[in-house]
Amino acid sequence: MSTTRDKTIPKPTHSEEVTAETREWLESLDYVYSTEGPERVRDLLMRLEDRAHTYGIRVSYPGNTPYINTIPASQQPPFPGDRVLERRIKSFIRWNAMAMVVRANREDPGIGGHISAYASAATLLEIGFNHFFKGKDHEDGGDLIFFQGHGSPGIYARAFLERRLSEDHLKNFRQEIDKDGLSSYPHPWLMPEFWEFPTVSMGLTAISAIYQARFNRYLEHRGILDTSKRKVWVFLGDGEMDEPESLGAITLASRERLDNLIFVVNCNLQRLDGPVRGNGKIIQELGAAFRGAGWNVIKVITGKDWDPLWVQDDDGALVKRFGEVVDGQFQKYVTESGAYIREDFFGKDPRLAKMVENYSDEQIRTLNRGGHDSDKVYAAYKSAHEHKGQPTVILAYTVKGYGLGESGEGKNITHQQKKMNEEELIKFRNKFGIPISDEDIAEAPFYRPAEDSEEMEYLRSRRAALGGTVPERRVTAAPLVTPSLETFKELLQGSGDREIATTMAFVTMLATLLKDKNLGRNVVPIVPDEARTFGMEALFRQVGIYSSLGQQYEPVDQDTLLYYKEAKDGAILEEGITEAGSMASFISAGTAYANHGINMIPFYIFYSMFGFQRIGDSIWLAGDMRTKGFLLGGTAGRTTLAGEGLQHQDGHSHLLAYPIPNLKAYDPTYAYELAVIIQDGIERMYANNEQIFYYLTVMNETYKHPPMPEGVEEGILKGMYRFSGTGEASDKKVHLFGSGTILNEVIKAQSILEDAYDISADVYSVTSYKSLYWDSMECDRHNLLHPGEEERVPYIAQVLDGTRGVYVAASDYVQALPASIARWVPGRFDYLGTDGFGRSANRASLRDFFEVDARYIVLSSLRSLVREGKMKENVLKEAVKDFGIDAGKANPLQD
Ligand SMILES: Cc1ncc(C[n+]2csc(CCOP(=O)(O)OP(=O)(O)O)c2C)c(N)n1
Ligand SMILES: [Mg+2]
Repeated sequence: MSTTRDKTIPKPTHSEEVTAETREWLESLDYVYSTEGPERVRDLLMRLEDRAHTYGIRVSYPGNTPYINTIPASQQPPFPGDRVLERRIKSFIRWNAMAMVVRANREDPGIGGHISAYASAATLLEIGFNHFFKGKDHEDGGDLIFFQGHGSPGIYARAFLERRLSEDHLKNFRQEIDKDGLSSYPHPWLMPEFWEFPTVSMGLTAISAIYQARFNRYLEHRGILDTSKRKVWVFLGDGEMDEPESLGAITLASRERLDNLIFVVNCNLQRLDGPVRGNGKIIQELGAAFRGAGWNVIKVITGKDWDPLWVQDDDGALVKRFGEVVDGQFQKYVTESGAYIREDFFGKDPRLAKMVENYSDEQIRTLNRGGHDSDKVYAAYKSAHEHKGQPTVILAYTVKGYGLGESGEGKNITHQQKKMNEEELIKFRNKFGIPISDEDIAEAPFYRPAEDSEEMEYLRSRRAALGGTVPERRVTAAPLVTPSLETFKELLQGSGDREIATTMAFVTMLATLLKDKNLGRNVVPIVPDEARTFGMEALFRQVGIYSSLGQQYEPVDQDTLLYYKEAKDGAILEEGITEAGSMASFISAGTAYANHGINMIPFYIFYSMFGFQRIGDSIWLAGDMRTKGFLLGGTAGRTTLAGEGLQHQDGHSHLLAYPIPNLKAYDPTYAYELAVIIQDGIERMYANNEQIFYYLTVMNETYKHPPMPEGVEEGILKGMYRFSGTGEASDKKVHLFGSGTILNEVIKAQSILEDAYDISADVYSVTSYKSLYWDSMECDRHNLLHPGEEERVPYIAQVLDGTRGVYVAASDYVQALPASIARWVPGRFDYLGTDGFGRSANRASLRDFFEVDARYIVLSSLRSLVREGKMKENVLKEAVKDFGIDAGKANPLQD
């Protein structure tokens, strides 16, 4: 049978021996392919597989494709750019990226920076910059591009060519304090007009980008914004793919058919210490995982130098050899001579040895990898760009430290290389043709072609055609018309005789906001499968659960009022059980004001225990990214959530909220406090564009909520106000601080002190230890630096001004919270908290166990008065007895 098989498509084989019968089958397949095309081949293979199944033969799912380019040379589109100019531009960028790291470290040894990651990714990025990445002024809207964090020198070096950054900026890479330097990695906090996405915490990039791409769809499906032509590009390292978050959300992307999403994994086979998979093949491993998850996988393995060899690979010997050599050995080839590769790679099979018999050793040594070949990379990007119905991952094979020659290319130390001596600089210059003289080279000067040079004209014209330079962070969102506090009067009036929980108050508020005519459409409720836990199911029906597919089934509860309604324009992001994914959605929504030019208001409610301690790094990232919105830790507190026990009872999320500078944290007790905080937060973030975000805890314990007392708004927002008591000063006075549900215990303690001991006590509601702490630090700092000027008085000192006596705090959180403000409390200060592991019990038992109920608050108050000499010591023993406190009880700090 004669065939006209495309010779550039290698033919895979599974064994060395090809029998006559096998050859006949294969030739038939060749014939079908050449006469009827790939679809027919696919169809036949599937039929054969089905038939084999009827004999009970299980054809193992290969899970992967061979270790060759997905796009054969014959299917490569013509390259539309000017290869020569693009190479020159890329070379200048390579040089400057290297020089900025080398120079920064000469000036300040140990300042760090990375050369080899960008060196391996330069072609992958430059093809994007010259042909794909859309800037903010493009008619389709800008692409959202996540750049590999430690490749930042290359991004700065390009911005230098583009005249967005000056020579001084480059000189001051990683020197941001005394000089106008550049941040080490992408940090919108530090460079708010440049960087959009913080990416250097490995693992967070992939998951963030997936949810970003999905959020683009959400905006489109809800009719809020047309995002249909904006791609999300994501540059990742192969080592980074080991982070669970990197692969943890990939099925969401395929399930949602996110063809607006393109991952480019730079497979240089190395991470920081050494090979990613010395004894395996990372590209194959990732290829199988993504393919199994339903992604379009494009492998870019070999460059054009290999094309003539593939044409000769009639019986698949080369495919086979590529498949069997492990990554550690491929890395070795980078550092070896052509003679070694000839023997070790080609020499294992006479057919391969023959293929390269006329090649010089140098030709063999420099056979290029796909990720360094513009044509191959362009082909992959174009195919990914046009692909419909699936997200795409491009697995690009590169060399780590490409171009660094013997000083670093492919070496295990290359990740941390920061120095280049004169000889190495000369080699680098020569390889890439940088016009710097021998005289100057030792200085590693930056090089920028003249404004009117061919290179610059080309570079500018490409960026102009693509809608401007990238990356760029641009805040254009119009402020929202925010509701007044009056809008929430239901919450301000108190609950009367009704006992309600703060979660219920929050849901009432959210429902009101969702109906608001000015900003209802901008509200994005996010839940990780906990809506019912927080009593939010009424919202399912009110605003719908977002699904790109609408609802293609009859929900089981269809005939009920609150049925599970999924809709294409649904507002709720019901993410399923993924706090990390939900947080990524929160960030996408909370940064829409910058990335989409529209203010969206995310409310992400989650079990407080699975917030900060589980996804704390994402919350940190949110802060860096200037995310706006509300995080709500539900059923919070270590004694408020009764039966759930140790793994659920959160007594420390507020402590974990402390370090994030632009996060406001509140632990309110009453509905009116919640209303005041949220209303003000909306105004600050969405009317005044303050780039802050909020953490509020809400609880499921029900109690009566009083109406809002006069004039407490400022105190609620600043962290404390006097809730009850006369405010009269006396030496025997007790000042009780309470937060969250424990405020109720404090109020009980106040009565006991008055009724049983005739001690007057004032009760303060402390809504935010963090706010008090932060404000006090600010004042102290100011006073330290401005001696002789009028001192700033911390808010807590203002509130407690003129008070005397003792001070006792109790909350459902660890003692470190009240301890944090102790410096500014004007007298003896004691605190009670819930340090220790939780356990299952009812609330009363838990509060006894953690020693935070009214009795302990009274006992602690009495002890303070005794210590201050205001009471006799025997009162304490009696109180312990009267209260029935067992001193031998379990110790929450130990047990
Ligand atoms: C969560 C996290 N852990 C560790 C690091 C430190 N780190 C920075 S780059 C790097 C190696 C990256 O290897 P790879 O992803 O393969 O990127 P390459 O430099 O090879 O392109 C490591 C361990 C980090 N930035 N984030
Ligand atoms: Mg790597």
